[in-house]
Amino acid sequence: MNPSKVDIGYIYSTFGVAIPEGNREIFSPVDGLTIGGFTPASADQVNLVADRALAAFSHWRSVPAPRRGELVRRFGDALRARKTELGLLVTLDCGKPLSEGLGEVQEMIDICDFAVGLSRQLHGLTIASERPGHRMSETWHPLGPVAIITAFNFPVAVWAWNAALALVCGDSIVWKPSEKTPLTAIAVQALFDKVAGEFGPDAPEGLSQLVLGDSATGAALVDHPAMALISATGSTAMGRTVGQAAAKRFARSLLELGGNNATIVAPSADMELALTGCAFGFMGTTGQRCTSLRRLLVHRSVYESFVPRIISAAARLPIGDPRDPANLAGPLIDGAAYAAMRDALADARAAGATVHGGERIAGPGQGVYVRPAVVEMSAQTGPMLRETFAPILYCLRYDDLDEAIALNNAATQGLSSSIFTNDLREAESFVAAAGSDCGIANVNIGTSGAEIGGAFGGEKETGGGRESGSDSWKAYMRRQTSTVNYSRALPLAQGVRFEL
Ligand code: UN1
Repeated sequence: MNPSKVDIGYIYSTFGVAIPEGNREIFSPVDGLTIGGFTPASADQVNLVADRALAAFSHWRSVPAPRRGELVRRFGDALRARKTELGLLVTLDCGKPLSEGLGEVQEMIDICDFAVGLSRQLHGLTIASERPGHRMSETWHPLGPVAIITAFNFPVAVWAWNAALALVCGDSIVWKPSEKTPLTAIAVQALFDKVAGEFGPDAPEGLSQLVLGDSATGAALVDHPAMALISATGSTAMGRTVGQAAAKRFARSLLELGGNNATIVAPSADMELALTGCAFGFMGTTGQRCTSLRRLLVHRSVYESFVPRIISAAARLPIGDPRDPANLAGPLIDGAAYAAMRDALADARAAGATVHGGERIAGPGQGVYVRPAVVEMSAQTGPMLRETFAPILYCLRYDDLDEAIALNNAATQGLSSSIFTNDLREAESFVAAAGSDCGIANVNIGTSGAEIGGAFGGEKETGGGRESGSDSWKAYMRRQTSTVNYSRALPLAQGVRFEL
């Protein structure tokens, strides 16, 4: 048996679950070896799950919100207690370095804390009525069962953003993790079941369910009439299919799709900050975050001093087994990801670009380890306007800020962006209405690694959804406007007369 499977088997036993078996193999990207299997849920099984979710919702929606928050508080405590094991599972599941695996579990804990506070702040409004003796108000009510479809690169944190909010908002949840990374999801679901089981009758059976499957399973879930909201994270292609299917039956969708994120390095930038921010942005998580830095726009006056430093940082990056804390990057998720990387680099070369790095390097077993690639472009063409989920950084010179902002905004997606500058006018212009068109626009910070407190998501082909902090919770509730007449007359709005 391979060593990763032994580690997972041991951790699983502490969660009271067994490694699943089935006709679809699960591989650990760490060494490319099989660590289990699963059989995708059939349409009938999805129907059963959806019915259970609907029954759970009809109970949970009437449990007071602060009490719902109490369940999430206990779940957050359970995550705290099991952070080490879950962090290691994330690493074995998707190949990110252990510090990032632990960071992902921390992100789950943080959103639980946020949701607990929120459970006492699902505020509505009182609105001034134009009619005497009338009161108008707006109330937020639970929405219904929420389907949460997550991607391989954040196998548990993005679920937690959705789950913690949906639960305090009074919704039941059904989770379909990526077929590439179902392992941590199984442990997290077991942890949730334990906490919910100890919570008593307020937490109904089926409040949170896990469905393992492929795109057909996802499609059955998206099409099911019980699912009131489909929250999906993944590629733009996946989001286009899911968004259209949900729209067909007027279900809500919350889409968090790809990004082709850029950073601008201005002449006044603190170059040390810019170097670290850009290096983590494009090489961290092996370039497999939706917020990963993919395009670097450097002012002509500093290009020659800055870009060689990025090239050398990429050449020196310690890459290897993500369990070894000496390594700052682990493997790509699979061979298909490397094929996409090679294709993008071939297209770049064909477009006349100079490519530094990008080759496959040795790592444990059959894991797909690569040297990050820095690609010097002379124009924003070819693969530079395409999102490739791999550590590739396209570099381009610019002459003035307006040009750099236009280059930033030329991508079809609009997730994350950033500028390194010490010039106040440039910083403010970048985050102003005519500046970056992305959902996230940072100053003197890279594009990736957002905190949970802000609304997370982006515009254009990123899908427009907002998850996590701020008022993203409103997506998980329905808004009701109530006008109450406490007078003895029935005046009509807008002065309309109707006297019988
Ligand atoms: C994703 O890649 O889908 O801002 C989410 C970040 C993380 C979340 C990324 N907090 O990079």
